[in-house]
Amino acid sequence: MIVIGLIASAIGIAVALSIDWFPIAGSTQAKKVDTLFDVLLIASVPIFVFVEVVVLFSVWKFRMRPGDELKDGPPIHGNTLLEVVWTAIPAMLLVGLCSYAYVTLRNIEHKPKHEMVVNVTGQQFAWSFTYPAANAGAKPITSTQLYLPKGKSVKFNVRSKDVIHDFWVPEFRIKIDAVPGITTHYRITPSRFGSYPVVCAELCGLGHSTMRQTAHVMAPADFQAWMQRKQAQASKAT
Ligand SMILES: [Cu+2]
Repeated sequence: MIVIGLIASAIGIAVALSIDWFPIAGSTQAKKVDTLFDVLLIASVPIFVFVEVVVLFSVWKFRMRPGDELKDGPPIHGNTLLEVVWTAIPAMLLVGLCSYAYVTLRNIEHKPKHEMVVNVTGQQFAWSFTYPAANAGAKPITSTQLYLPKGKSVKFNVRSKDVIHDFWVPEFRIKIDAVPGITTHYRITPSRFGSYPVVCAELCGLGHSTMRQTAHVMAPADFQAWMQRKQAQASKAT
């Protein structure tokens, strides 16, 4: 049974790790989240497989046979050693995994020395992105699409004008609710050029599914050029 359990566990891990669970990793945080997920798979799949193998084996081996209907099983009393073992091993596993998850969380929430800020506002049924003025004379820039420079840490301040939304770019992995009346936030560092969907991950009304925009991760120089272009447009408008 142990041999079958070990073989089934190895197959289970191989299958679990071969599945593409997430979209492309588009931020430095995404890589850490994906590694955490892989470790959780490696820790939990063998236990699931082992328990299922023992259950199926027992159902087959100790099934009731004709003539057994009125028989009772053997009288079994507690087994202290067994109970200590099956309490201690899961406890150690859980403490270990929780510690690792906590360290990962601290890591991805770490406030860097330099970061840019983007204010994200959700409303039925669109996001808008405001970049605070870089210097005293400049005006804040507002955009319907999200533009970000690659390799620069960005802090999103997330707000809502009406109901609860949830700001999510799956490629960045992290998401957070936009709650009326409060400001929530998270940080990511884009690590890959490309255009990724910005979606709302909280059912917010009839148009919820259309609440999709795009995040563009570009070279820092291109981002600066875009900012200057928007700045020029904003000052022309006034
Ligand atoms: Cu929404």
